[in-house]
Amino acid sequence: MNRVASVFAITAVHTFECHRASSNASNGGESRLIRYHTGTQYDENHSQLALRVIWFSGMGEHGGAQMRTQPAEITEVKFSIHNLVTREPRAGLAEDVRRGLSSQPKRFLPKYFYDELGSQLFEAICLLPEYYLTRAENEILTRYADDIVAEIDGKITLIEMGSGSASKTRLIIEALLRQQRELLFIPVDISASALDSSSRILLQSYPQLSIDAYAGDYFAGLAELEKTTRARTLALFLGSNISNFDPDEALKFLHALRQVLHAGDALLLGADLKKDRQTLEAAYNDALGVTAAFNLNVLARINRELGGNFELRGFRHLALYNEERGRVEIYIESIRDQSVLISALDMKVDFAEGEQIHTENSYKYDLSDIANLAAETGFTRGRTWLDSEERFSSNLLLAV
Ligand code: AVI
Repeated sequence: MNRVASVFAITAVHTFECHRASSNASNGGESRLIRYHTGTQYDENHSQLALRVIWFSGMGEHGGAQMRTQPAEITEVKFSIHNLVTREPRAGLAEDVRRGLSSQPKRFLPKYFYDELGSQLFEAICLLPEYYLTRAENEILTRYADDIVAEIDGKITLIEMGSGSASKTRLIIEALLRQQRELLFIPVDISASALDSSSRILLQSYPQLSIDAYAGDYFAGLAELEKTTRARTLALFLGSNISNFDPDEALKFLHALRQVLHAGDALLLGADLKKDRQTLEAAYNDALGVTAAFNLNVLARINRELGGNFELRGFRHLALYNEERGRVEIYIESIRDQSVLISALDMKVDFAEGEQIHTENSYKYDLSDIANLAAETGFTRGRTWLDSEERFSSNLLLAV
């Protein structure tokens, strides 16, 4: 086993233990940092190496947690995760579900799609023939990553908002490592476990990489990043994740991101483009029913986590392009009159036949929308790259 592989074989065990511990413990730790160190004086003794895993505390994805292993010696830090998740995730779900099902029309927040099953379903969506977005962005980054990074001067630090599995990020990382000898990568993602596994895989692939990760929502991550200084920065916001923000949220998000950057830094923004209704509706209503499962999984999640009794076959998935508002609207529709009980909320919810729960919007852009968004948030739109079918755009927004 080579040195890096050995280090991460050990940290994988530790991470698992941390997560198991986190599901039973209560919150209260002051520190929220997981660090993995590689030792300069490395040997193959697992227990010695495990001592170099620093400490973990604060609120994990599954609830509170404290676990500390003090370092035997501090050497080169290759990987840190700052855990910014401060409240018990199930409490947030319960509050938001109560509010959403009490409002008129009923609605859910799209962030609740992404439990473990929902995240896997989203990965499957990205492989669907109808969901062209992922392939189109991959095509652009495969073809133009060198041109993109060449637009920015100096030694670059890479930030990524919502990095997930970081698969497209690899194309940018590789382009940067053709241009500079080492790279600091700062991913921000709500899922500590996704950050942990994707970071370990990246570190195994690229020995020139160091990772300083933030587990938390975008705004918590940006607030932390604002307190730190760094070299010339390229930020990534890929996958058209901007699509799931309403226009005022998109402005707020880009504005917060701009506060973290300095003039001369840049943001690479992936944005899906406006196009014909048929293509858009097919992308969100695939023949295999994966997007339907992704959408209905929110009801299954309420059954699992809040003791609901939604009968999934009593509801159907809908995806409609609202051309006037430039967005695909996703709904769950009740196919009959029915009532649902949610025991953790002590709540009974009535649905009329045809009544809808609005679960997501996916906004589509044209290049002038992107230029306007940039201008309103302290950027200018620099170069834009399109895929060969001109369905998707990668836009370099320059901080001014
Ligand atoms: C994550 N986001 C960019 C996806 C989109 O295309 O709006 C979420 C999605 N919802 C259904 N399919 C994909």
